Amino acid sequence: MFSTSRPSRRHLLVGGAVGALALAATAVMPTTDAMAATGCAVTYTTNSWQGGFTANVTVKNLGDPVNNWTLGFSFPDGGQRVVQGWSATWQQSGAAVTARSLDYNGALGTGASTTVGFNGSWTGSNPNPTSFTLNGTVCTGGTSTPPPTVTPPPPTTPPPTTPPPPTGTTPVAINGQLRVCGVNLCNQYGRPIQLRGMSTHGLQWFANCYTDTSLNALANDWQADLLRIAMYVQEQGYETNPAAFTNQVNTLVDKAEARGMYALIDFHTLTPGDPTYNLDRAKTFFATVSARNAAKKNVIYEITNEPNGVSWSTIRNYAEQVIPVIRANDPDAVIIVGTRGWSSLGVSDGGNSDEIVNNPVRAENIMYTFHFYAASHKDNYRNEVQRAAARLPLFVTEFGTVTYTGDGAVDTASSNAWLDLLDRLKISYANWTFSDAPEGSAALRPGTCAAGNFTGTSVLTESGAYLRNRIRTPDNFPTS
Ligand code: IDC
Repeated sequence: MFSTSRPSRRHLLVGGAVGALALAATAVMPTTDAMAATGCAVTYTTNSWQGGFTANVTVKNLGDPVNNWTLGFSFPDGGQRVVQGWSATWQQSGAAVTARSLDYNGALGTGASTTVGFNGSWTGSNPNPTSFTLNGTVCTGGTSTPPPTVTPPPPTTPPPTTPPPPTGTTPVAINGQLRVCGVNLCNQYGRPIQLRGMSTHGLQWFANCYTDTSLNALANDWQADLLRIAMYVQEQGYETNPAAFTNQVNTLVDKAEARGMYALIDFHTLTPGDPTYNLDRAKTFFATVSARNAAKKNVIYEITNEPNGVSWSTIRNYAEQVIPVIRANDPDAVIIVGTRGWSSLGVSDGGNSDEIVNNPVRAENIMYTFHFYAASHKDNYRNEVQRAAARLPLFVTEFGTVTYTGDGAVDTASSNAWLDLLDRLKISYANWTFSDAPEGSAALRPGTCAAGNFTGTSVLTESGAYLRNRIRTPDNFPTS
């Protein structure tokens, strides 16, 4: 067992005379951290806009390995605040900020670095901090080693500083537990990734489309990274039989996991548009699924599909009540929050993403939903997504190649423009729908699910063939 209260391997490198002295003092074990060599270097970079900024802080440990760490710094200007941090527990008191390591990034070997960050707000001027400490040592870029006075115990193996290499080639095996970093979705190596996949249709209508065979086709033939599980709440959905729908969702989470795909649990509210109408149901549902699936790495929670006819502050209030229910069970999962105007970032209601940037949900590790239907939503929506993507973590949990009715012809030009944009911005997406519904948005031809063969192109509609081609290109996920 490695412990910070013991000197580590580096002490064995001291010279003979010191070693002899140390040997003589073996009896006064244990030693303390005061004996450890310390030193650190910090790189602090920011991106700022009027009133807000994103900071990324890379901390390099130049001293002996540590098992956990606290980074400290002060804002030079009184008007700067940490609003939402990631990859650490952030606290601010006056101008002083601390970031404490989390379980997965606490171990930092000699020479190892890790990156943490936050979104902040500012007034006045916005100078960057210039002095940093790591576990109390000022980061000068050098090392200081007090002479050891005791003999170290036999060397222990320092804990790994990065997750173990993936043992498989599926999206979940490579990327592991996801987390939000800055405006991106990042994998277990802290590198931005894009997930590409498909949404189910309503589980109450199309259960026979989500079988072992169909999900094999999605994972292997389509090479999809993601299955969105659209659990309608109304329209003969969850509210009619909570236990059965919860089970159906959990079963699909397991089937996705078995195939190395991420599972997006969609609490598919649509009519009524006010998510508050379903607040109690949401709390019950998410308490159950988050407790059951907490240990899984493949689960992402989407707490409301398409709020409509309500203000952003109503949605935000809903989110701030549902998110803690999930966090109580599953502290590290990514959670996605719907946005105003059918998850259009407010654009379909004449608004824009400023209302979110100015009033973000007070929770960590969250993203915001954007939906589009390519034949209905074009340049003005694309422009807003591009603008918002610099400031908010976005996830396209649903989109169609057709009109917002879910039907009509595929708009290839607009679909290309959209998916090229999402690829460039590394925004993850799920297409509506992997089903054989008799409508243009469905990927499978009518009758496919009952017939039970899902592989290849002969079972696909125009939209399905288009999406399969887009999704099955190599992901090239970063592996370190
Ligand atoms: C549509 C389905 C359609 C169903 C209708 C009502 O395609 O078969 O009859 O819902 O349940 C959304 C919604 C999504 C809609 C889809 C297309 O999230 O539930 O599905 N759409 O209209 N938002 C914009 C479009």
